[in-house]
Amino acid sequence: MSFDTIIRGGTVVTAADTFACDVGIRDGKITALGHDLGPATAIIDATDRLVLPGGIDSHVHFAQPSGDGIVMADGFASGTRSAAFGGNTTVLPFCLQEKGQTLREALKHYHSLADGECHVDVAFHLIVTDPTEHVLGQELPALVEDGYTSLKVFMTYEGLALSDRELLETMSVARETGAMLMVHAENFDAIRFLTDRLERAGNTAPRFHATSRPIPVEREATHRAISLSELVDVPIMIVHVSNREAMEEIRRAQQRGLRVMGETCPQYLMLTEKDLDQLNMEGAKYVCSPPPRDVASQQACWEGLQQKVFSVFSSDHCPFRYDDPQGKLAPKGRTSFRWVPNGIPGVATRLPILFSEGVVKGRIDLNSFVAFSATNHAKIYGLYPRKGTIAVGSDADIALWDPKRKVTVRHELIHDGADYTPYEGLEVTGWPVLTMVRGKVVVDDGTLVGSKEHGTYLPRAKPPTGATIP
Ligand code: DUC
Ligand code: ZN
Ligand code: ZN
Repeated sequence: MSFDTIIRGGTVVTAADTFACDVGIRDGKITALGHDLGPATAIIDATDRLVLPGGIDSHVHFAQPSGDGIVMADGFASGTRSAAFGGNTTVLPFCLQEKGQTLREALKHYHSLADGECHVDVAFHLIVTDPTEHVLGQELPALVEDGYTSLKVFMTYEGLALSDRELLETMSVARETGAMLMVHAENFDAIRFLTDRLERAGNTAPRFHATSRPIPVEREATHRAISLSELVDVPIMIVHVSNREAMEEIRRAQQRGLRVMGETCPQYLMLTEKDLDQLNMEGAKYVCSPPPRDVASQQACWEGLQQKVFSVFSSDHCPFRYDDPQGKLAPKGRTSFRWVPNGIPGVATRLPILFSEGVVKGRIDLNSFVAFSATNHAKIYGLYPRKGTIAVGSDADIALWDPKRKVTVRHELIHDGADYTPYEGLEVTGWPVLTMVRGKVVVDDGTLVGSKEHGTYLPRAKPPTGATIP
């Protein structure tokens, strides 16, 4: 057998195994694992490198309508480019239904933004904001069959939040259709109450964003989301968990046998609310929701990973430019933290941060790193085994990793549409040196070599029902 490419001399790592092995690739697929594989058109030398499944980031936001004159810093071209620089080969952004819009209309527009603009492969989650009878009874079931097999619901934000009744109705459809339901768990009324009170007292600086959404706001909503899902008997994923109390709500649910999964993100391991407390408006760079907490919360999120309460580690890349009236420095006259768009960039730094802070510092092992950064995303969101592993028959989606390379994070390494990284100056050990998507090299040692026509849209299977949650 001959190959298009052989990756030779590296150490292959999957969620289950670590072994020295060459990887033979033909027509975009892995077709052989072994030694002395024979001739190939191209040989990639992987000596002293780890050969990892390309990262799958199941929580990113590109080109999402943000209202109030705010524009997201990344569309598909720059967002997927940044993803590729960070060792990712598949990303899952959200197609947001605006109020009054059908899901099909939202999807038609979102596909038009993605077509021909993707450096890596993409699949879409839906965000349901208007769960009408038509949406729940007709559209959603048909769309799940068409491969849009996951949706996100919000418990907060004007125009996005669903009532408990609407959450239950939407959860019922997720149960009937087998779709995976992701929940943003924060208590809307509590945030509105605290925000109004802070503003009345003149407390409007970015740091008060964190004060307006303290841990009980997230803990209560997490508990409520779990309780509602229990009533309906549907699996859920609590996304962007930031602290111990929310993590322990999830753990308790899992111990009771409920199919509740959790996700945490780099900002909850690396940032604290002190980052929001900076001169002038600089703290706005770190405004995201839920907000970063404190060192004890960071430790709790590590525990959540170590004890597998969390199944996935995602970036929640939600980029806004800082020095821009369409970004963090919100339009003139809007001086309160209330107007600062919620979200920070991170699709390119997710894997280096988890590797350096997790694997190199001995908090998690290499196989768990692969599970949290790729395999579990593929399993939970219906892409496995085509994506998320290194096996014969899987797509040749690979991140070649230099485990010893020391890098100081700088925004110029990120290649996104934002104008800053929250991790500027962070020293990491371990860096992706080559990213390959379906057999084609996309980024080679810090240089973009792929085109934005290469990435493809992926319809997905339903997540396996009743299966053990990874
Ligand atoms: N939720 C997200 O998932 N991302 C950014 C902002 C938010 O509230
Ligand atoms: Zn959210
Ligand atoms: Zn998000």
